[in-house]
Amino acid sequence: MEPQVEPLLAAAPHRPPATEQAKAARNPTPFTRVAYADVQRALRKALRGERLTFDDGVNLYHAPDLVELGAVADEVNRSKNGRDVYFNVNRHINPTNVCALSCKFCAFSRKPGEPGSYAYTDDELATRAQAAAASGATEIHMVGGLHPRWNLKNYQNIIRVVKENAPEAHIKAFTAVELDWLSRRERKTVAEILEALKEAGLASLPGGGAEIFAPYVRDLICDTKLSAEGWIDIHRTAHRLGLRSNCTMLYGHIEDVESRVDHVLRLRALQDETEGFQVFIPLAFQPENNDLGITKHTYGVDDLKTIAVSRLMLDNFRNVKAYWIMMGDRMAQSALHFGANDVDGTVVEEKIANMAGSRSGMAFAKSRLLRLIRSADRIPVERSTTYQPLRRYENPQEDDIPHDDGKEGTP
Ligand code: V47
Ligand code: SF4
Repeated sequence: MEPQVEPLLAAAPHRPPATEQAKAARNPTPFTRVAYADVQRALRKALRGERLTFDDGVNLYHAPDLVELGAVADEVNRSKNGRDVYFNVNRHINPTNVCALSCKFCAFSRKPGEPGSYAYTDDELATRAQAAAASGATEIHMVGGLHPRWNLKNYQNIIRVVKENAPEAHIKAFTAVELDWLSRRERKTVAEILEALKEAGLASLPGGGAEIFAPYVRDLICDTKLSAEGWIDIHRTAHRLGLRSNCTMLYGHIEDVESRVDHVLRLRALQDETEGFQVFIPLAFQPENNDLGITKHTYGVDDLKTIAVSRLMLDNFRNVKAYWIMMGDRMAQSALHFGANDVDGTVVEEKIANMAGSRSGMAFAKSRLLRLIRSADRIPVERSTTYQPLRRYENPQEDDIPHDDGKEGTP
């Protein structure tokens, strides 16, 4: 396809030279100045479908023209996905917030017996699974803390109870961090653990626990957590066993641009090897109740740059998700013009971001997701967890779902 933004890029060198003041305004600290020619070179490579390097990624994060960066990321996304934007009808269940680790960014976890700690009983799991089934959820997303007393049988039981009460739903559950914990507790390989969970009904893995891979950041934010290599290896094992998985990057805390680029390059390398990742999801840091001293939410420009640069670096990924819970619905919608093609789902009961000060609420009615996508001039497509299109909502007149009242609601 002839890239639509070529004239825009071609015109760029002929701009009137910026005054010193205007240059500074385009490149506020902490962003470093980079040669605009290098940014342009990276953008042109992306439009030609050439693979971008680490330096290209860093330069793109410093691109002085956000709109131009977004236009190229949008072009690349549209060459893969057209105007279709995915959403799904899902429900999150966090079986426990009791956790043996103390990651410094985490507002969700509690120590055993600490006020606010919980571990769902079978009945509590069943009620949530039944509600998910009744709402037409096609996916149940489950992640939780590393409960010091839970073993493989507990995890199998969680899946069994949920499956019994929501037999049609796809179970996407347990991060690489939980799987590593379980394999060490049980003295079994991760492959053995995954086989056992698969037999119980596990169908794919969520992308959590990746955080930032670069050791100089990881050691500061979650030093006792599974290493980058360990995380990658567990996803490699899952892919080998036929399980698809997602991947994430936690940004907007103490990491730098270099560590973000390093992170996506490690994911790109595994994707080259296995093609097992379904989607990349940047997670904007929610800043309440952490031990990092971070108190500020990310700004919109950074959110959009992160989506756009990720889309351009991850040339072997079809899907990039603008997760509305972390980005907020307005930024998630804007991200659909910066390279994202998915907004996640109805969610219903989200604890991880909400305990950390997320301003997005916990649930979105399906009608609201349709409105969000349509008013970005894109076509909503309901998908399964594995990105099979279930229904394309091309014509608003044909919608047969109840309209919400604009507030948070059940799907
Ligand atoms: O690994 C923890 C992140 C992740 C905070 O696979 C935080 O489809 C922001 O991975 N601010 C778990 N993020 C959630 C996750 C996820 C979510 C939605 C969809 C999928 C998917 C995966 O949440 C953790 C960590 O990176 N997290 N604390 C926080 N304060
Ligand atoms: Fe535990 Fe996960 Fe929170 Fe770390 S991020 S403390 S592993 S729940």
